[in-house]
Order: sequence, then C-alpha cells, then structure tokens
Amino acid sequence: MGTMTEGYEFYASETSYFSGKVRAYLRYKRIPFVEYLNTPDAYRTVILPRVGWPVIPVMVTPEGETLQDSSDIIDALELRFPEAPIYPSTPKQRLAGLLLEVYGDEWLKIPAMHYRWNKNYDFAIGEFGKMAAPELTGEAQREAGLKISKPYAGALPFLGVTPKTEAAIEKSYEGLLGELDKHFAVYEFLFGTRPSIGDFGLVGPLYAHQYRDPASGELMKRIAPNVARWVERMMKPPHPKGGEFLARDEVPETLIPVLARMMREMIPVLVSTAHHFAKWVAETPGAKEGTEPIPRAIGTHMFTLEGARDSRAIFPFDLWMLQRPLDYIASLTDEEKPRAAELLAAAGGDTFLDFPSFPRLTRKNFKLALA
Ligand SMILES: N[C@@H](CCC(=O)N[C@@H](CS)C(=O)NCC(=O)O)C(=O)O
Repeated sequence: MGTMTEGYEFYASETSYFSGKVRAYLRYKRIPFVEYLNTPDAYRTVILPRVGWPVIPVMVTPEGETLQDSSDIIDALELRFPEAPIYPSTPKQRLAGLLLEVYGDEWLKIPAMHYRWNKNYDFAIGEFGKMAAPELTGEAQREAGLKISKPYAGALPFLGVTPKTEAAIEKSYEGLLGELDKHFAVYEFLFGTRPSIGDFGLVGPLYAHQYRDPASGELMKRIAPNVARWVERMMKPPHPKGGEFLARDEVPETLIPVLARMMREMIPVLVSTAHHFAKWVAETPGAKEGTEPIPRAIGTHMFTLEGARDSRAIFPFDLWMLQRPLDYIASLTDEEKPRAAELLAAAGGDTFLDFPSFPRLTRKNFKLALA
C-alpha cells in the first residue's frame, strides 16, 4: 500500500456491472490502464488489504492510492483528466445525467439480475468459474463458479425479483428498451455526441448483463438494435475525449419517457427508503456516533412495478447515490432552478424537488457512514 505502481491498475471483470461503467469511462477519456481480473489472488493481495471487503471495480492509481465505488473513481479521474468533461455544465442535462446514473446504478440491477440468473444461468456459472478458478477447467471450474455465484444468484429476492414480479420486470425492461431505442435511433449518446455521466450509469447494466450475457444480448439486438449499437459505441468510443453536448441545454424529448419511468418506478422506493433510514438512525443506538455500522439493508418494504407488488430490501446506499442529484439541485442558482423544475415537471417528477430530508451519508474507508 502506498507504493508506486506502473500506471492505473483496474481490478475488474467483463461480467461485472460497475466494471463496465468505469471501463467505458476510461476508454472515452483515453486514460492508460491495465485491467486485472478479480481472481482469488487479486482479492487476497490487493482488494481486501486495500478496500477491506470483497468488491470490484477497484482502481489503484500510479501513486498507489486506492479508489472504489464507480462514482468516486470517475469523480477522482475527472479532476485528473479534465479534458472533455462528462458532466454537462447546464442544469437540465446535468440533472438528467445524474438522475439516470442513479437509475442505471441502483434500479436497473433488478432487470439485470433477473435476466442474468433466470435466463443466462449456465453462461453466468461458466463465467464465474473462470474468475474463481482460472487455473481449472471443465467440471471443476464449473463447481467453483457455482460456489462463488451463490451470493449473487441468491440476491434476487432482496432486490424484489420473485415469481410475483418477474413478468412485470420484463415488461418494464422491454418498455425501457423501446424508449431508449427511439432515442438512440437519432442521438449517439444521451445528450449529443459526447457521453455523459448518465450514459456511463446506464451502460453498467446494459453492457455486462444485458448485452454480453447471450440470451439478453439476443433480446436487445432483436427489439432494440439502436440500444445495442449505443452499447458498442460506449465500449469503443467513436470520438474519445471528443464530441459535444447539445446546444442550449437541450434534453431531447425522447428522454422524457425514460425519466418518467424512473420517477414512476424508482422514486417512490427512494422516498420510502429515506423515511426508513431516518427512522433507523433515530432508533439505533450508536448510529449517530458511528459506532454502529450502517448495514447493507435495513429491513424490507413493498414496491410496485408495472402493477405487480412484492417486498424488497431497503438499501441505504441508494440514498448516498441520490445525494448526487439532490446536491446538484441544491447548488442551482435562482435562474437555473426553474429550468431543472421544468425538466422534472415534464417527466412527472415535480415532487422530486421536495424530496424528504434524511440523515446525510458519506463513505469512510470504503464503507457507508453518517456524514
Ligand atoms: N456502487 C458500487 C458497487 C460495486 C459493486 O456492487 N460491485 C459488484 C460487482 S459489479 C461486487 O463486487 N459486489 C460484491 C458485493 O457487493 O459484495 C460501485 O459503483 O462500484
């Protein structure tokens, strides 16, 4: 730790959601990096000693600094590589980008995990086997894949993927693909010819799970070929460090249905999460002092998707992500705020401006903590 390294070391996997988000960013920015697979050896010698828990993606900078969480990696690199910023500077595009990052990062896990573990099971086990036991082959490697995939495949009910919701998840995801297909028939990226933070958020689920997993890739290419081509552009940028955001802060009309979908599907869950989290902090001894760690999930709540209803875990981490668009709104000037409000109103999200307050979150030592 703290020792100099040869360049940016990126611990990641082709199968991983947030690895795809960061890899696409690194390629757009032409940041020199070497990618290392998350083998057991990498967890033992690099990831666990540096981060304290098993997770990817992890970035080790040339100075030996450790970065984790895709948003923190991107933000740290934006400071080091300021050319061609991926954050639009105008209110509507920037807010839409930050919102779609949250939607891609946290909500589209639901369809991503459903399709991977319910429709691409054999492929996924094989891929996990290659990560867990690169030295083995055949049945032995498959066994290793089965073993390490358990926590991932087992996470489905926590996310709300159950027999009661599966049909609704597919309806919602196919609806989203249809909406995005119309957009990408006209535009290269969300806001023009340059990818934004929103594009990187969306490509997390839409690359590793929904494009690269074969049954999902087949579906995407069949019903949303323009989305598949956007994924390909994200992973092989046509104008690295180039392209432009649309003039006059335009957020294309074709993105309104996508934002409306987020407002309808995800925001009610986040509002409920905010209430539960405030209550958890108030009622948990040691929470405020930081002696009681914030658990990954704090109970369960009901959610509704395309008319289906079931329960899912309540994830405080989602609120840490949501602080990004909320902080941006709070930072807007009196002239800018009405433009952000206009965008939200068009997406049926007026109430987002009055999002309930909740105890502020930060990350300390790569873990969630109260600020
Ligand atoms: N929000 C984090 C999440 C990272 C994450 O969930 N990574 C997955 C693979 S894509 C993982 O390693 N999960 C292991 C775990 O969460 O225990 C990020 O943006 O980097």
